[in-house]
Amino acid sequence: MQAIARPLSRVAPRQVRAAALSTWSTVPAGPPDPILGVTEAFKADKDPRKINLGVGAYRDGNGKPYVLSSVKSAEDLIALENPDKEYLPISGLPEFTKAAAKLAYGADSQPLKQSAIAVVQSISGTGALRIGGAFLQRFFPHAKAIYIPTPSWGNHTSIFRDSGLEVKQYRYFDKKTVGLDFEGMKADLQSMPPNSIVLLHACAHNPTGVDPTPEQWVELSSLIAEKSLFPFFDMAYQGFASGSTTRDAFALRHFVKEGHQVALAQSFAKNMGLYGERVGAFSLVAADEEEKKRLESQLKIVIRPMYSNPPLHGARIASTILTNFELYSEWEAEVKGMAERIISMRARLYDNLVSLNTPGEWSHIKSQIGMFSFTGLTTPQTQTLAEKAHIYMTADGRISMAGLNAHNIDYFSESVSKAVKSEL
Ligand code: KET
Repeated sequence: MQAIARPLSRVAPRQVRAAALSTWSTVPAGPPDPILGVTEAFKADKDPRKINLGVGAYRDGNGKPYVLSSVKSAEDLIALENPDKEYLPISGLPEFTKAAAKLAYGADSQPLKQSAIAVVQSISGTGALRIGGAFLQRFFPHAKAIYIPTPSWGNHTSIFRDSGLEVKQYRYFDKKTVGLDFEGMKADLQSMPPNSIVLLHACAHNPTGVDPTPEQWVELSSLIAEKSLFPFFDMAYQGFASGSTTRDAFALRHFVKEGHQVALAQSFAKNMGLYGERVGAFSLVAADEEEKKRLESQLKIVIRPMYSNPPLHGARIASTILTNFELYSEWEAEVKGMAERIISMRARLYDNLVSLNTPGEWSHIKSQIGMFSFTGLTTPQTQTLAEKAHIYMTADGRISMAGLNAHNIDYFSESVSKAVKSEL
């Protein structure tokens, strides 16, 4: 009581001043990340039925994170060698970057054979895009505008904007057909100023799951050449689209064969399940070996002040798998297995929704490619599903198919069906 009765003048000034003068008092709270924020909400939910279909991270048939057996074997092999923990070079583990480029471009790629691919290790796919953004901002000799598809992975805009590029959009997804707006996309490419940068999802487009066909890629390659546009491929899902790393590299390899000097961001998060190890690569097709060396020297100058040099362990795992014949075959089979489990979940979800007489057309669930399905659920429906059924997905109605399994798919289908019928 006595403390409260104390005259304000004796205690207050110090406290008031401290509160008012905090250096950070004007920093507003930011919104949660549209994708990773979903995981936070999921973790806070205590209901045993809860399902997280937010982030694109593979789960096994029991809903558990999946460590590939090829990865475990690679780690065993690495442990046997008892390697040191020294710094990597700025551009990363040489065996890894070499093997990563071979996986993406193909062993018989001309620029690869001519030592004309500049490649550096990156902090997974995000880091590769960020290095690419920073490099283009510094050295792309034209207006620094990058066009991304509508819609695209949410982080693309932030990555390229923070790299100092101007971010614009091109038409990609047709809500009416729930497919590719190929005519709209071509018209937008036609009207871009020459020497604009075009971001292309190499396969398994995120979030729509809609990819151009090989024939459409061929047409896009010609159009992009004709209009002197610069293609920047984001390949975060090689192997996840079709189950074959070769088939999923079709677009990239075709563009390179046609003479495009592409930029490429690669991630091993999904196809090797190395999410938290942060393994990726950024590469540029150069005219020849001398140019490649110049590009690599500048990429190192971009990287050194950002994070000095990349992490070691994941790159060792990936390079061990990519350069060991047996592990490579085992890994290829595992990638195929992951893709097939996702495809089987698509079929089951479609059948369930149809047999529950869910209003609407659901065939896109089966035709979409890769890790995600762009369900068409509205933002209010996604909110209802989170609040009433403990099912979490991004607000645009994207679901990570890998979060579904034999144990939760019926509950999920029933909940979606009810949400669409406004019965939840
Ligand atoms: N590109 C695309 C298209 C992409 O979907 C992701 C990740 C990345 C790059 C980068 O992944 P990294 O882990 O940095 O190699 N997408 C999933 C995870 C995330 O948002 O961070 C997702 O969309 O859920």
